Amino acid sequence: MSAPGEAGPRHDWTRAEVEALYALPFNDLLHRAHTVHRAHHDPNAVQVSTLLSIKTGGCPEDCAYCPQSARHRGTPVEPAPLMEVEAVVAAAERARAAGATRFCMGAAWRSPRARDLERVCEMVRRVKALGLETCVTLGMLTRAQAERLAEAGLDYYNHNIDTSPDFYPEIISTRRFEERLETLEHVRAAGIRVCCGGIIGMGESRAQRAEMLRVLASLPRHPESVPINQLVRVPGTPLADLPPPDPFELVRTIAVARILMPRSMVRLSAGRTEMSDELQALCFHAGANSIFYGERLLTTGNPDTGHDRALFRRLGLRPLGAGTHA
Ligand code: SAM
Ligand code: DTB
Ligand code: SF4
Repeated sequence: MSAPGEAGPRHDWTRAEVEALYALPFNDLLHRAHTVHRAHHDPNAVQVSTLLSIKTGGCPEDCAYCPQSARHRGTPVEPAPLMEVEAVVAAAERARAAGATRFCMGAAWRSPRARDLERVCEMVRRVKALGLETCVTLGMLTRAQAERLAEAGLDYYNHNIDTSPDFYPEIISTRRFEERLETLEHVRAAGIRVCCGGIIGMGESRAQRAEMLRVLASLPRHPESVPINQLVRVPGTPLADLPPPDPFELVRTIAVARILMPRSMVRLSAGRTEMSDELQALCFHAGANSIFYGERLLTTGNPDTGHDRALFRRLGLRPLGAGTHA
């Protein structure tokens, strides 16, 4: 919320304005984004979250990027049912010991069933009791399901819009873009903080990347956390053979996200194993201030923790609120 007299962040960016930001000379865009970043955040602090896949594969949805869809045969994913609570708590304890401050639990569901949701609520209570922030991503929720998670003390719900509304049907046919927005409304109404972003490198145009960010910045409240994923090209998925995006386009996307959503945490999410240290450093300069930490994302790899700790040391970065682990 804004202090009295202080203007809050804008929610009315136009397409033309966002596209004009993207089109700025690289140095001008970076300067502007970094200036916004410094005005709202400690530029040397990076929030670290650790992911765990609590239910893996066999998903009925057809998201073209996702190795967990049951529609894509031959992805290297071994399906696994919903984990037991104790095993999740043990993984969260390890993540805390390694320096994570938030533990994010992901399930390959279209939406959770009642009995499964109760087990996830128990996971949330137990992980929170360890002193970690909690986040879950379970697919579409009703208002009542969001309320159950809020009662369990859930801090964040991750639900990505993934891409622009006009490109969405080319990537996912089993649900509508509007359904994503409805779940986000239910999460907000239940008082849970929102983690919502998208993916670049799926064959979308720059205008479509700009539109994805404009939609995020037009939500009634900006998501507290905005994950920017670079597509992980997993064999067996329909997008496996796409070329990687231009690295500078990733930096521009981070920078534009930072300018549009000045107070949000912008997470440099999936795809870091394919990024050089120098590219990641540029992303931190452009306004990224959160990462996934730990050697797995959900089903694919992430940089090893020793490498990330060394990168933080070399760049003089500190994990936010996590003491002196890096
Ligand atoms: N099933 C739930 C849903 O779709 O909302 C939650 C889990 S789903 C795996 C969470 C997010 O992971 C997706 O929205 C997408 O943004 C991201 N994701 C999945 N596969 C990816 C990939 N290959 N590369 C980059 N991001 C990916
Ligand atoms: C998000 O935006 N990215 C994370 C998390 N939210 C759930 C997931 C990335 C998944 C990458 C592919 C995989 O590991 O399966
Ligand atoms: Fe299922 Fe989520 Fe993967 Fe889509 S992104 S196939 S909904 S796990």
